[in-house]
Amino acid sequence: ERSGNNFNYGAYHSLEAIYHEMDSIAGDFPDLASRVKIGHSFENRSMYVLKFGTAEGGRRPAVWLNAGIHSREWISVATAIWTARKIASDYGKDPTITSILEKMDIFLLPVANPDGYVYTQSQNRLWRKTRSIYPRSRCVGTDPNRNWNASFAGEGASDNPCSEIYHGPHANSEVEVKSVVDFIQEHGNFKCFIDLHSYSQLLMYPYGYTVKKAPDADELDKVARRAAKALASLSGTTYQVGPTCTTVYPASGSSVDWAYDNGIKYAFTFELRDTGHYGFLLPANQIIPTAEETWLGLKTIMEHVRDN
Ligand code: ING
Ligand code: ZN
Repeated sequence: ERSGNNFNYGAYHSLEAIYHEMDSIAGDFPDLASRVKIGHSFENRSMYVLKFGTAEGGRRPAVWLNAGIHSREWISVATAIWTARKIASDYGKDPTITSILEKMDIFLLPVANPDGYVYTQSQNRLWRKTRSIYPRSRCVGTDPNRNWNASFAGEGASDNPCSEIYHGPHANSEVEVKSVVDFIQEHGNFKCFIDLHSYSQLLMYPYGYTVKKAPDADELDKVARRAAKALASLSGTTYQVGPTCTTVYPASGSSVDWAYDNGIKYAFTFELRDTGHYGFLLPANQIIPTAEETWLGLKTIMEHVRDN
């Protein structure tokens, strides 16, 4: 049942190629996977998620896997599309992912910021933000990880439209963010939200907007430590674990803080490889090693969600 196409998982790809591969995965595993359009970007590109599920109908508890919210973080996109193929091909073979999918659905959004992604491939490799334009602003783009309705415009976000961490004119101003928020709220049964970024090798949980301890911090810390240990077991890659605010820096309006404050307890951010040698420009020969080790961490988290 392996696909007849030859998408190279060890290379970075155009948006079009990624969207085509999502379609191929759904086509290869029609009983398990489907490609769903959840909205569009500022420049009117489609936003697609892959839904993995084994139930006929109803709203099973669900996991949201998010990637590519910052366009220059290509390894997150490459890891996400590898993960999609892995979920589909291991279902029915690997007892862990099989049992996860007997209880939960997984929604995977590989490119949360499609306009930015295209821009990094054609104009500016290090572009981070969306590509939205507002009438009274001389700069382009909003940081889509400062635009969520969680202590919006608080500490660690900028009101300067030219800043890399500009929070936007109002919460959910970015149609890419709003599309995800609407989908998750409409669905109503998400238990887990994982956002993949790069780089620094960190595994973090809320909060980013305050140094105050999240009510579930002890549990989230334990799960994250187990996940980091599983990740490291493959080839020794070490991750630091902790709450966002004190592990990296204060940041308000993030996806995971929004998820957590909206009842999605298992909210985590991965900062993937490396620790700064290549940084955002991680060579393609590290895609598969990164994706394989990350998968062990993701499975550890999803097993905990399954059992709780
Ligand atoms: N880092 C994240 C950022 O948006 C982060 C760190 C994670 C902030 C979770 C808030 C919540 O700045 C990168 N590399 O983008
Ligand atoms: Zn990022």
